[in-house]
Amino acid sequence: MTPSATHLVLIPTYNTGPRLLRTVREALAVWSPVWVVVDGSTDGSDAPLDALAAEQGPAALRVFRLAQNSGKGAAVLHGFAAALAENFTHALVLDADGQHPIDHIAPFMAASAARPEALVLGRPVFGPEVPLERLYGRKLSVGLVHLECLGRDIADPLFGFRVYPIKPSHDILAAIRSARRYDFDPELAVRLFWAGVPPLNLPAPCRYLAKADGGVSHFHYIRDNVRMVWLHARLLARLAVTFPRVLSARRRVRNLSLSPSAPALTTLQAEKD
Ligand SMILES: Nc1nc2c(ncn2[C@@H]2O[C@H](COP(=O)(O)OP(=O)(O)O)[C@@H](O)[C@H]2O)c(=O)[nH]1
Ligand SMILES: [Mg+2]
Repeated sequence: MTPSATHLVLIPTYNTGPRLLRTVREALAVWSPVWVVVDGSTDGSDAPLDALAAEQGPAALRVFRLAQNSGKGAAVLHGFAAALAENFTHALVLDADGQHPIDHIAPFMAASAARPEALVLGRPVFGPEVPLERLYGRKLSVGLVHLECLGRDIADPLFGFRVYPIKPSHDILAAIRSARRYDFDPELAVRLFWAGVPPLNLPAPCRYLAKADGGVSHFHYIRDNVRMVWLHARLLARLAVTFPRVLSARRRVRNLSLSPSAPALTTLQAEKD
């Protein structure tokens, strides 16, 4: 496969277990290049990636390692900075743990190529195995983000399967100290919207894997929900002082009217209906 010079797949990982190698292999089968940021993992899950990287070559697979666990947002920022230095323009961030749909990578990349100004956002389509507390918990986040963006433009602020325009995403993340852990996905989506980057919401299945199938989550209910409460308190406070700017960003975003028109998008829409 000829590696893309503009769009890469970026996989942040922390102690993902055997699922990591499988996810990287599956991603490589449909896209090149794939970059992995190993974020202070201590479970040895990244060790087999070195042999795979040697076999694939640096144009297809690159592995970055951070000495200490710093969080998904910090790992993605590291990847964004490295990607900018090599003139990549867009990165599809993919969970390492097998929850995201590999077969949607190519159509999401096509959607991003057709609308390079957009943040292409996965709108999760859950299977029957989704834990109910996750399903109801996210409704509150969705409602708060709709308030923060003065509308329903962002369909789901928590699902991490997205194609980011790298430059604005990097600059926003580099300028703040938050959005480093599970606050990363909602905070960056909202701040990109506030910066006038239009969201393009496309359906994508999200799986919940059983532990026996290698499913792993580091989400801690109390610690990470407290982080979310703090995130929304900060965003709402900021909205209060930047209200006119958010209103004008919303106007700009809506004027760009991102109706799905590219062929790849039509396919995805059809899937939903
Ligand atoms: N680099 C890095 N990535 C992380 C970290 N925590 C989570 N991730 C990434 O974020 C994805 C989602 O996290 P996960 O723990 O599965 O959360 P859940 O899917 O909401 O239960 C993982 O698959 C990793 O790709 C972290 O501390 N560092
Ligand atoms: Mg997960």
